[in-house]
Amino acid sequence: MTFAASPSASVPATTLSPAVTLTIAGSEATGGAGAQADLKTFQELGTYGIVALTCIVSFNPKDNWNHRFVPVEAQVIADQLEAIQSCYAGDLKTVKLGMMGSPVTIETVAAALEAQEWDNIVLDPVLICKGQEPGHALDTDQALKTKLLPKATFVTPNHFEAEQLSGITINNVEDLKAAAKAIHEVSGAAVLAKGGVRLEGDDAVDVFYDGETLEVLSAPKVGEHAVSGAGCTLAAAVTAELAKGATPLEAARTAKQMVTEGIKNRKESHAPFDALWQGGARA
Ligand code: PXL
Repeated sequence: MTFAASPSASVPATTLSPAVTLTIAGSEATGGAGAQADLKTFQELGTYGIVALTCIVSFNPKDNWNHRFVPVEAQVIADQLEAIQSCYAGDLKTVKLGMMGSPVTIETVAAALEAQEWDNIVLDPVLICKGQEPGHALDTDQALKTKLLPKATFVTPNHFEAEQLSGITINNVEDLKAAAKAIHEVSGAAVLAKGGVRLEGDDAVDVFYDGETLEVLSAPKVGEHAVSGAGCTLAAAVTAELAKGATPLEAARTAKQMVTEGIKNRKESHAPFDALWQGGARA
């Protein structure tokens, strides 16, 4: 079957045309994290969500819920990106980078990024995922630092990733500020470094820094345990807000609010961790 050319002339003038947001990310089968979290976040914030899949992660309930990790073949990643970039050429200006999982995936993604201009490249620097081949992890981290970090316009490291990317041990908010500044220096990107539940105190504290403005974003902690999907949702919400025209600081504030509401209205399951629900603010 063939499709007729797009009948754009007949589309009513009132039709909403949402901003396009692409996530290049892994599937996390239970739906809490990864591409599933990203797409739900995009939908919730009113952007047109697209995904190019890099890998498939399935937790193993028979092995303490450890990650099973299967990469998507590099050519298949390149094919997805070719389809997406051809389909939305001119409209696709904002991308989120989630879990890559291997150096070859990073190279494939970097090549696709170089094929066009971008307004916003949001990097969630997912480093080591349990279940990956240990030998690969160091190479993957190195490739992420050299090939993707310099392209990013916005980076969202968690506590561990901020330590790895900055070389600073983070025990308190002052350390987190120093790490955010150091990561900005090496990347040139706006940075939202997440303390989350890892720092002591009653509040979940994150630090925004873009070279000019340093802002501590703070919200009362909801429990003491990390919730699945918080990092993915935060970065995806930043992505959606940037695509809609928000400034990086506005995007960070909205994203933090969405994550806080999503954690308050979390989804319980038979896994040992709850998952954030992107519709939390509706509850
Ligand atoms: O939260 C990090 C993350 C990102 N992407 C995928 C994941 C996870 C964690 O489980 O599985 C696909």
